[in-house]
Amino acid sequence: MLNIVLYGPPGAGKGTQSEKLVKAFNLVHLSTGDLLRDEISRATELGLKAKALMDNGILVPDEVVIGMIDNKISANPSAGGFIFDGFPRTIPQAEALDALLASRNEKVNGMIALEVPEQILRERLLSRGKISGRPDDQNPELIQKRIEEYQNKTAPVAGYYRNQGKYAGIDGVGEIEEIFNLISQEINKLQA
Ligand code: B4P
Repeated sequence: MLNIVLYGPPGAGKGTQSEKLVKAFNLVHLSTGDLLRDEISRATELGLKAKALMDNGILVPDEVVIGMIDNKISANPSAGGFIFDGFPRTIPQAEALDALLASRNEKVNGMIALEVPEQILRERLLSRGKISGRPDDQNPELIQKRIEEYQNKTAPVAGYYRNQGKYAGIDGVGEIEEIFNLISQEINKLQA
């Protein structure tokens, strides 16, 4: 089994690259952002609570996203592996993912981090907001809040995997195809 954490700040290209990677490597895509937006669109109790936080650029509580990931891993018993997109976003989430995989005799093989300067993140998110209608992509102050949440709570997750020798940084600025090729090379190394 091949388990990859695709990591980066909001707008780094995680969702964009995940779509291509799942096809190329036959992996199951688990995006906590997509799972939360699905709950919101179905107006579930969880979705209503998550919406209030996401619309303010704040991370959803760890236990909520950990429970969602646990359910999705269990729902895919024959998966050849997973791409975790936007998860883990905090150290407790990273520890919980290790425990969830260990209980199935599996592990995270590697973290691939998309490195993108803040100004480019802001431009990408605002331009997606014009097309997607996502409320969290339309307001510069909200985008700034998401970047701050990333710096305060998510940036330490890189150190967690670096300490385990599992971190690979990729330049996330450039053509989508070029970046895909760089990520694919890293995944091929993990499979070798
Ligand atoms: P996510 O859905 O994970 O959203 P994201 O970080 O904004 O997007 P992503 O990084 O996938 O977007 P992409 O770059 O592909 O999270 C949304 C919210 O959900 C969070 O703020 C939080 O509240 C909550 N949440 C999610 N997971 C959570 C967790 N684990 N714990 C707690 N809360 C959680 O795309 C961005 C744009 O850039 C697109 O328009 C794309 O076309 C463009 N783009 C991508 N690559 C490009 C390139 N190379 N060149 C030019 N443009 C590019």
